[in-house]
Amino acid sequence: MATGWLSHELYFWHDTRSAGGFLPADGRTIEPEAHSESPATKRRFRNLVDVSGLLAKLVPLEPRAATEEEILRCHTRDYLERIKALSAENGGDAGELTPFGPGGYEIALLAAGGVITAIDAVLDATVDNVYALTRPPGHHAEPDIGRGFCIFANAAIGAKHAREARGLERVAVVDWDVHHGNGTQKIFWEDPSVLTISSHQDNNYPPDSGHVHEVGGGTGEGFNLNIPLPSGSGVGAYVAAYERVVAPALRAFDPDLIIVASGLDASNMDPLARMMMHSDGYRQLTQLMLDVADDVCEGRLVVEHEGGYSSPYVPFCGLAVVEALAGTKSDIDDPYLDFFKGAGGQDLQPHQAAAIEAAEANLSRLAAV
Ligand code: 3YP
Ligand code: ZN
Repeated sequence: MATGWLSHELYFWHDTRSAGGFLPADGRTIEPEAHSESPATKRRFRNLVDVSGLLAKLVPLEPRAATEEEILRCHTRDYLERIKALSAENGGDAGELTPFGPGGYEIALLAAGGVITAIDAVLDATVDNVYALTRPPGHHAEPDIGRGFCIFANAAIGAKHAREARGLERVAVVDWDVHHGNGTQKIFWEDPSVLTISSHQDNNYPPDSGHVHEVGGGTGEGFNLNIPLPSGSGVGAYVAAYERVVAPALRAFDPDLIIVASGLDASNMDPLARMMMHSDGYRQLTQLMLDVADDVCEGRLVVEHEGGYSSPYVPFCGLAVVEALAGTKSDIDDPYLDFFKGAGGQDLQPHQAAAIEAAEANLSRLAAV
């Protein structure tokens, strides 16, 4: 069993500019410091995988840049040209809350291309599964606008590649980032060949997006599933959501490849959400995805990075995911785990179960088509 590791130093050079949290510093009201989506958190994840000894056991994968043609499977020519032109000057904003510096276009191409590289490695059986630690993230990016720190829709571009260049019949994208995967949802809204599933904190970001009744349209009706979970949800709610909704949906859909959009921002320590996941929760979700992938698509699983803003804690959640993918445990234990396991409300609560049941009701539609 081989697990791939894909990252690149340039991912950490993507410049989100000075800010206060997720708002740009304006020289008047917001004192400048590092933006929430800074390289530090992801670099620390990479470094912990290294220090744990696990990195040396993974198969290193070198990302290539996505081509314009590959980007245009999900984005408009107009939008691509806008990003390219801004990047060639001093950078700018890709749309909504998505700052980038000079050269940001090329780094975003490398992020989308990284997911393509990871998918090719799994489809060519170079590796069984991969973690792609890319940056900038992608799941909020829409065809003609960047949103929520995302420039190009990396996971969606990967899914299109798997379908159109590699000829797969069905692909599933499972998004456990704590925010709604609105871009992925939008891109495949009318497409029954790509099942999109997003679990997220109810009504966090984008506003008024990711409701349980958004199930896709046209021939794609039934092939988009949202699982909005109440703020405060912990491991009990997450595991229940994945066991009762995500896993059955994947088994019914029977994809040829599963892509996980792995935000690590549902953790107990994340500043941009209010959930209570911990590293062992992420380990359990990863194991569940591996079990399903083993049953439906010969284990073909590509996990690609999205958000995650707790500098101290993202590394331990990320390490747990990578350990699970590699079927191993390093010598490094999560030093925070006992604190978070003991937190009140980690077990499934009735109002969380109700939210999961509402999402579960959409499974009958999936089974019917
Ligand atoms: C974008 C602006 C406010 C919340 C923020 C969310 C970014 C993210 O991690 N998306 O997955
Ligand atoms: Zn997020």
